[in-house]
Amino acid sequence: MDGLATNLHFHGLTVPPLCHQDDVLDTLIPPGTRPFEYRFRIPPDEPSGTYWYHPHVHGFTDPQVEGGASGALIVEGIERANKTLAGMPERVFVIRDEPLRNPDAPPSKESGAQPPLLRDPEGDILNTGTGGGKPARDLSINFVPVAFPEYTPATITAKPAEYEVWRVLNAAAVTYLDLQIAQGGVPQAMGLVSLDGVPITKNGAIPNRILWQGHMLVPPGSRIDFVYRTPPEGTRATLLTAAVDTGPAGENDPIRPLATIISRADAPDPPSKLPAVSTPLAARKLAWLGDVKPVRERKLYFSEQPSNPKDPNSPTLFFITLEGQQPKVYDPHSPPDIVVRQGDVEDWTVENRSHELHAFHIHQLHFLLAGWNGAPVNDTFLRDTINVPYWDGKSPAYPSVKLRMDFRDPNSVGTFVYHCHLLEHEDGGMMGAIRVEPTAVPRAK
Ligand SMILES: [Cu+2]
Repeated sequence: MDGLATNLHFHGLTVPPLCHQDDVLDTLIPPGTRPFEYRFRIPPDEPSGTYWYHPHVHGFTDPQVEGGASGALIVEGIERANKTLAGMPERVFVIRDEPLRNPDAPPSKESGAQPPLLRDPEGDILNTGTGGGKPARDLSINFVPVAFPEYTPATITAKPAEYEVWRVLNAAAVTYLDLQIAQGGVPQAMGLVSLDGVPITKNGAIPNRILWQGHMLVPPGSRIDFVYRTPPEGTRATLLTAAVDTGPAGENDPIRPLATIISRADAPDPPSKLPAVSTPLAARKLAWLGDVKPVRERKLYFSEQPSNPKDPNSPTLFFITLEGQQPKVYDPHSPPDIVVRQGDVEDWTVENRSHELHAFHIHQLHFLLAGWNGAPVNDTFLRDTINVPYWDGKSPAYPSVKLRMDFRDPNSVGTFVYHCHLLEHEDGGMMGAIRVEPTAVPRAK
């Protein structure tokens, strides 16, 4: 592996894990070589929403993505899943993180007393637990930096009191977002219509559904498409991220603004508008994932360990382990950790045995949250990335999510990866490989 070589992963798309399509295991494009062509078909039934692409070279994903190598990919048709959106203007926001531009700057005067600044073995600023303090990374929104310590926000000008569809991608390498739009200190309603690229309509069974929220946690890698009504004429609002408690070993993600929303009657129209006519989508052929009985259960867990057991400050080893196997950092030369069969649905419980948040992501497919800390959940939407809460070091049970994993789509046949989407953790070994066997191959005993 070489930090100058690169490749692309198309996050969320149900595209085969094959070279020139969505393969990150064998595809490596060295610098100075001829252009490499990706050519694949977006499946006709790919749900409409926000997807994205970014490099995925093991060991170098974090620096490449923090360097800005990411982009949003919109699968059109959200107004067909929700007819109330027809004709609305739409905006796309890509939020990235990067090393601090002013790492030695003192905090701004308004921010008050500062908590002590501690660092983890990787040199990142640790969660202060106060919601304030110096962030571990700066953020940018559509490449406009909103840098510590002044956090000068970007500007969005909008026509007053208009419903718009906002699509936000958290392309940050390690930074969690808890997005909120505040006006005069009051959180404004954000109407979720699509999560991780999939409309929240339960395959069309609950059409035109909008889930109104006051804020939304968006882990690294995740996307939200939501309806928002712009402020009345002459007023303004702030798109911000609230602080996220990433755990005692997590990075510091303090509260900070991202953009000021200014309402003006003469504001230019956003460059894109959803079609004014909505023709309803055909229902998907596959049964709703929540109604399918899983054929197998597995347990996986996130854990961490100092590379030198005698030195807690030595670099951290990051693991995601199938219970029963030995924790190890990801090795591209090892056989797949998990083998499943196309057509199957499995339930995976993913535990967090570490003292910081992790975001579970798997390529090629979406899953359903079926349980949270042991309690059943009846979610009506799918995801491809999910936050797993940190362990406090005391509770008898580790925090966990139970995920219904969908291997029914023939496009998922092949070998691909699952990992933590905090890219520093992924590069540090928190990744495993899975092979989906074609249905023709007899089921493993
Ligand atoms: Cu992680």
